[in-house]
Amino acid sequence: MTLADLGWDDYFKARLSEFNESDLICARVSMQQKKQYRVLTESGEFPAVIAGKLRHAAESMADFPAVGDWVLVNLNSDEGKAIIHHVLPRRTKISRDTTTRKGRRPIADEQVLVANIDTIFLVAALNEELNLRRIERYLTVIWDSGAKPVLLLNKSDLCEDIDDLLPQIEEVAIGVDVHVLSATNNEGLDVLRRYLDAGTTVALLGSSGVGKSTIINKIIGREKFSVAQTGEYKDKGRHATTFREMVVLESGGILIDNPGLRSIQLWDGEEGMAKSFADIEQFAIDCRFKDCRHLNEPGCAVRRAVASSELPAERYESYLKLQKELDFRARKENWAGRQNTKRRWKSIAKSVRRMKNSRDKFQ
Ligand SMILES: Nc1nc2c(ncn2[C@@H]2O[C@H](COP(=O)(O)OP(=O)(O)O)[C@@H](O)[C@H]2O)c(=O)[nH]1
Ligand SMILES: [Mg+2]
Ligand SMILES: [Zn+2]
Repeated sequence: MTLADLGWDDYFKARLSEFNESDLICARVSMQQKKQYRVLTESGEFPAVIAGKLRHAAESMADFPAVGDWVLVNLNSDEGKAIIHHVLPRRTKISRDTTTRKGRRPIADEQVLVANIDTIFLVAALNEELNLRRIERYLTVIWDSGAKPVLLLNKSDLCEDIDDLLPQIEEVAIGVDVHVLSATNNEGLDVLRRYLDAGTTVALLGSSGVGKSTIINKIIGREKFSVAQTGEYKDKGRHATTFREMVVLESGGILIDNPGLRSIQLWDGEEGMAKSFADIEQFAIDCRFKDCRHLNEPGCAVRRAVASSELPAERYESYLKLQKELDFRARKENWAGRQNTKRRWKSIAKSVRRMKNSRDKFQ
């Protein structure tokens, strides 16, 4: 297998010059489960761990390698083990906000789920769990990642009113290719190959139980990934897929399976919002104020469009909700940033005091 088969190209080659590490080799992270990784190299796949230095230098979860990342590793072929020393800058990434609270203090942090993805198959099931608002949220995250979203509507065998549903779904998926399929019945899978050219990376995203692993198994023609038994995936505590993993197709494309995400909080999203709500942006051109937030400003063309039913009210509400989430995140980040700066200064002041004390002692 060549690096090009794994997705390597001039973009990453150019990034390589930032590192002066001639004894390390390029590898791509193919699996991650807690602290255990696997990497693909030109000489095969190896288990990998993170170098202590990389671990200590990490300031955020986002500094750790994610599946899809290009990394520089030290490969011990005798032992069949790799040590990851550096993560190359990412071309695209799917991130989520994992802000935690320690007491009252929010600690903003970003977790990268997958990196360097060209296309994302967002999978939804055509059953009673179909949720347009969730699709909007996912599409916003995907547009923001830099990858191209493709919407796969699976389990068409369970749906009797596709013709009624499809226009509603297409309304929230502006500029997105939409394909209807039934993975278990082998229907509609062939068109997916057009997204899987050699060296192209496709990740599957979507709630648990929609059929992501089944779709991958059908494409590769074997039961590589475990699939939930019928009904099992409805039991919220159980996921058939528990970690991210990459598979390189014989025909050249690269697929990444993901566990289902119960929710995905936006980490960033201004650009993603602009793309996934392109219809609202279009109405907004006619708002009286350039910085109109479409809440209660006079002369708001977006609210006018809602009033005249040109824009569905649910979509407008969904837009406001995601916008509010982004504003809240920005505020939280400012706050956490300020606290971090405060803490840093406190600790600097402390060490200066300590230095002074010890100097006084020695004089
Ligand atoms: N009826 C129907 N069931 C499907 C289809 N695709 C997958 N399933 C079933 O849905 C369940 C969850 O599939 P799985 O691939 O584990 O979903 P994942 O959690 O998204 O990876 C399994 O029982 C599959 O057999 C489909 O096209 N039609
Ligand atoms: Mg799965
Ligand atoms: Zn407005």
